[in-house]
Amino acid sequence: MKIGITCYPTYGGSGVVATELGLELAQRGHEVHFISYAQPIRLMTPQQNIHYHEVEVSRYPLFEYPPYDLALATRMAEVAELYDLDLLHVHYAIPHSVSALLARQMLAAAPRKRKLPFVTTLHGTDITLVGLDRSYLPITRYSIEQSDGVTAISKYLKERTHSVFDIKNNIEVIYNFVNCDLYTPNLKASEQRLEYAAPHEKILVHLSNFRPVKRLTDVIEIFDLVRKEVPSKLMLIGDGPDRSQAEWLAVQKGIHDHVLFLGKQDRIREKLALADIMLLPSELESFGLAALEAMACEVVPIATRVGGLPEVIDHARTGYLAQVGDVRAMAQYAIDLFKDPELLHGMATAAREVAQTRFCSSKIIPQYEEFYRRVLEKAS
Ligand code: GMT
Repeated sequence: MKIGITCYPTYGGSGVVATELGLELAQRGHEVHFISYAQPIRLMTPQQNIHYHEVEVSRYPLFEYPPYDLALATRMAEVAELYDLDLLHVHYAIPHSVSALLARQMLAAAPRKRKLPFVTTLHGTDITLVGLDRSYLPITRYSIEQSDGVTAISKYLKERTHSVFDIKNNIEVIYNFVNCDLYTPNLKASEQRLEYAAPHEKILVHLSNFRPVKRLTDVIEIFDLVRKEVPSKLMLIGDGPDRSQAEWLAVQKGIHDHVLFLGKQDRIREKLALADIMLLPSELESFGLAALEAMACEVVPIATRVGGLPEVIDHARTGYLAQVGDVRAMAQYAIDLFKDPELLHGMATAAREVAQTRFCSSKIIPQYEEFYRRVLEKAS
């Protein structure tokens, strides 16, 4: 198939999922065309079957708000025409599905009357936050309803979309995935670990875009309680608006030297695999891709019982779930694991097994391919 993919290229889990999906599809012989305003971060090296088309947005003094969604729609239609795309797959409804809808209409009205069906994948804040804003809600609902196929990354998000938007479409749940051949526990005992922690120290990790929904200061609070009992280091991967608040809290608590701010990283798997436990105390998480990537590396997730996380983490078997804000409970789970190496090892192994059997890319990518086939059949 020839597939156009649009996503937010530089920020957030939806862009990561879209890019990894494109890479996996390309490896399976499909021709993939990324259409966005910047090259997706995980797409830096040239790959066979992958093409990238930048969307140029003209600046003009009259445009206080340059119309990216229109420029995107135009580029989608152009690329579809030039490269004979079979379908578009947009990640994150706003504004991508509106642009795809326009592109579909433009091509249908053109002399060649070309069909260009599009699939919208809902990721989370496009529904839970942004889509609820009155200024976006009606158009988000409309573009979801007009999509030729809609997928959501968890059952939770599917139900939430139905209840909030009251839409009639069938929404297919296709979970986030991880490539278990790339995300492995192989680096656990490596020399590289010594760059971050002494041999007797444990490593906790947090990975996110440091937005308020991730509750980064809870991560610091939890680590502070853990460190009082167990010699350890905290690796923070990512960057974002809450970073300085977290830095100050670490300074106030006297643990700043033990909190390692690594910034945004390209090869996340190499850092993740060095850790023992991942902390994900989010306010809301429609799936929690970071937890899944950790599990594949045999890193035990301690997270909150919100959104789609209970679909990923089986409490007390492949990780732990606690109430939002309950930093004491989350710290205690980490301490218990560190004080019982057998428990930690057993849970880490079970976590990887679940990542492999339920969420491995080899299981999930065929679900997307099958979904595309159904959409194309319906549209023909
Ligand atoms: O909200 C974010 O953190 C970014 C957002 C996105 O769409 O880029 O992430 C969402 O999508 C990820 C990939 O599908 C999910 O794993 C995250 O759980 C989800 N984030 C939230 O729901 C907060």
